[in-house]
This record gives sequence, structure tokens and C-alpha cells, in this order.
Amino acid sequence: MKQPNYYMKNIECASRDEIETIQSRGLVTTVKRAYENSEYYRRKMDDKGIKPEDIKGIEDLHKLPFTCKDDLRQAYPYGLLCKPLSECVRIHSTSGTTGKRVIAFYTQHDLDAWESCCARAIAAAGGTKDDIVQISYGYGLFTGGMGIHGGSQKLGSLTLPMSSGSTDRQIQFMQDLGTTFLCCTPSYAAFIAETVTEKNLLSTIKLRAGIFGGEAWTDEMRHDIENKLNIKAYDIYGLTELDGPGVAYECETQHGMHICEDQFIAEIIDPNTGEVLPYGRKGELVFTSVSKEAFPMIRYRTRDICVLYNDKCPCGRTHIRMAKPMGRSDDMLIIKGVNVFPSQIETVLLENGYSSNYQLIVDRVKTTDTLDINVEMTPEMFSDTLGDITAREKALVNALKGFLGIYANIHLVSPHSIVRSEGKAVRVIDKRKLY
Ligand code: DLL
Repeated sequence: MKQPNYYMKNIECASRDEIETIQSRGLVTTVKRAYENSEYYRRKMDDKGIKPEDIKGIEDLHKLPFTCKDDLRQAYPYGLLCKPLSECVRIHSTSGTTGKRVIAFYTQHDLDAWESCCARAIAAAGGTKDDIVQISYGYGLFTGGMGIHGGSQKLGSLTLPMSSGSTDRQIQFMQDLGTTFLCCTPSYAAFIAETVTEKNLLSTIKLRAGIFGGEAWTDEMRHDIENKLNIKAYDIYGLTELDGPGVAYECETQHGMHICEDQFIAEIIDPNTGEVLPYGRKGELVFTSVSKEAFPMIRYRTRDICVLYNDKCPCGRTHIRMAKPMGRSDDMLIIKGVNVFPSQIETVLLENGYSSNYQLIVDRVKTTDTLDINVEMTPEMFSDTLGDITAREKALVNALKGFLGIYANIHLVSPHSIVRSEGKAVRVIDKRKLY
């Protein structure tokens, strides 16, 4: 294994005792800050009969109430704010396309801590000050662009603030400037990779790695992007409520994402009972921030379903790892009583030679759920005869039935007929909600 590349080795490789000391101290300060400055948090703790003095360290974490998206909505916009606005220097927000807008506030300290997590992520993917980092996440209220941007500058890399979109121009810059790192959503990376392949431009670009996150993506999609762009593709995780990208990131082993444990305490809970589950068990990811000043999060329920691991990582980092989230509990579709995550369907499609360009349409006819999947053919498949295409559709129906246990109507559609995403892809249309 190559010599690992760190941004803050003393923190990234700290002993368990050191990490727990940082977390315990941070938790005590965070709870006190929240109780004293946010009436909303104070009320929640009072309702549970908890005072800041009851929290002496991480062993007391379980006594605290959970925070969830509904709390953020009810407390919107300033209810959870714990610093005067005059000490805040930035606001970010989620897109709020489903009316779930979240606004997060940052002090300068918060931005520094966040950007240092993003710098760790780039370093863990092998990035150094000699790299040229093209940031094709959206800039603006979305945390992707500005967060990774700050991390790249902290690392000293040459930072290209491209934002998303204008794919031809993205590729032109890669060619002209010799970009070595690409940072964007996996869907946009797949689109860029597809364009590079179709235009036969691979030999003209110098990319060596990509840091992709912000949405669920499968290992199959990773391999597709890696092959088409001849790079290593690393996963990065985060959410606006906690600051943005960089809450967790992959190292060169590409086997789970190290959680920045000096900033966040992670727990996995049973989403139905709230019971804390041990390492290795699947459940809902919950985070508590231990350094954030303006917008601390206490036991925030992310709705992301995943698993935590605490086994030793060959890279030397001691922070525990989270698996790729397999979806959000609120993205999980229940079709004819079967739990289905779009990522499971994606796995079957990619394993069968299709791309990640697909769309799920769920509907209800009388009382029965239906699932239709539009799947793009590759250009080679498109030249098949009608009989071949029908046979392909049948094969895919059977593969999905075998994997998920439900029947889906498959419609193979022509290449490029499904709209590409420059940010997070929207792959599910659930018409049942309209009833
Ligand atoms: O998506 C922050 C981010 C930007 C992370 C760029 C990584 C890269 P939000 O818009 O608030 O923040 O969305 C957060 O996106 O709860 C997950 O459901 C999902 N998500 C983020 N990263 C990943 C990932 C940003 N690597 C929500 N894998 C989270 C799977 C992810 N899902």
C-alpha cells in the first residue's frame, strides 16, 4: 500500500482515548450551549427532564432527546440558532424541493472546522497541493460547491470553482488545465464520463481521482465511472444540517467512509424503536456535533440507513467508518408490501450491462401497486432487432424478480432519452402520493 496521505494526521490517527476525550468535552459544551441559547432545545431537554449538568461525557449521550427534520421545520428559521446572527458569517440551505427546506448557520470557527474535514477527504483520496481540483458541485445555497472548495484551498490545491452544468466547458477546462481531481455528484460524474467516452476524449484528460457524493450510488456505478474516466472514484458523505460534505469520506482502501469523529459522534439506531444498535448492525444514522457553534445538532436523525464499522483500517486512520448509505428511510418505496430501495434496482441494472440512466414510476391501479422502469439501452443494444430487445426486457424482468421478489414492467428506451442530471438525480416518480 502507498504511504497514506493525511491532512491532520494527529487527529485522523488519534487513539480511541483521545477521540473520546475530544467528544466528551465537546458534548458537554454543545449541550450547555444549546440549552442556554436555544429556547427550542431547552424545551426539548426540559420535557425529557434533562439539565446540562446531567451530561458529563459521551456515556450520557443516550439520555438526550433526538432531533429530527420536523424539529428543524418547527424551529425555522432561528429556533435552533445558538449564536447571535452578528457572529454568523454564512448560511446554506437544502434545495427544499419537497417543502423540507433546512437553513444552517455557520460562524467562522464552524467554516474552518468544516473545510478542514473536506481537506481531509481530498487528502485521503491522495490529493495534495500539487493537484488541480475541479469543483463541479453546484455553488450557492447547496453545500457541495462551497464546502469542497474551502477544503481544496485549505489543502493548497489549485481550485477551479466550475459549479455544475455546461458539460462541454467542463471537459474543455479539464483538457486545457490538466485537471487531476473531479468533485461532483455521482450522477453528474456518470454524465461527464459518458460524454468523454462518446467523444473519445479519454486520452486528452489527466484526471486521476474523483470525490463524488451527495446522493446514494452503488459500487457498480463507481466501477463504471472509474473505467470510463480511468480514475479512482471516492465516496464522500454529509448533510446540510451538520455542515455539508466531509462528515465522512473514503480513504484509499475505498471500504467505507471514515467519520470525522472529532467533530461528530455517530450512532446507529433502530428507526422504529430508537434503540441504539451495536457496530455492524443496519439502522438509521444519528449524529451529534461536538464543535459546531452556530447550529449545533443533538442526536440528529438523518433518515439515512447504513451500518457503522469500528474495525482497524489499513490506512492508519482510527475514526470509525460508515458503509455507503443504502438509501434514506424516507426514500424507501413500499411496493406491494415489499421494501425497495432504488439503489437495489440500480445494482441489478448495472450488473446486467445497463447504465445508471433509469427512472422508476410507481403507481396504484385500483388497489394494486405497479412498478414501471424505463431503462436506457446502450448504443450497441439499440441496434438489436425488436426480438432481441423483447428478450432483453424479459431477462431484466426475471433478474429483478429474482433479486427483489416483485414484478416490474421494463421499458427499454433509446440511448439519451432520459434527462441527465447535473446535480442530484431524481429517479423516482411516485404517482401514488398524488391520490
Ligand atoms: O448533499 C452534502 C454533500 C454535498 C455531501 C456533496 C457530499 C457531497 P444535503 O443536500 O443536505 O447535503 O443532502 C444530505 O444526501 O442525508 C443523504 O441522504 C444524501 N447523501 C449525501 N452524501 C451521500 C453519499 C449534501 N455519499 C443527504 N451517499 C444525506 C449516499 C448521500 N447518500
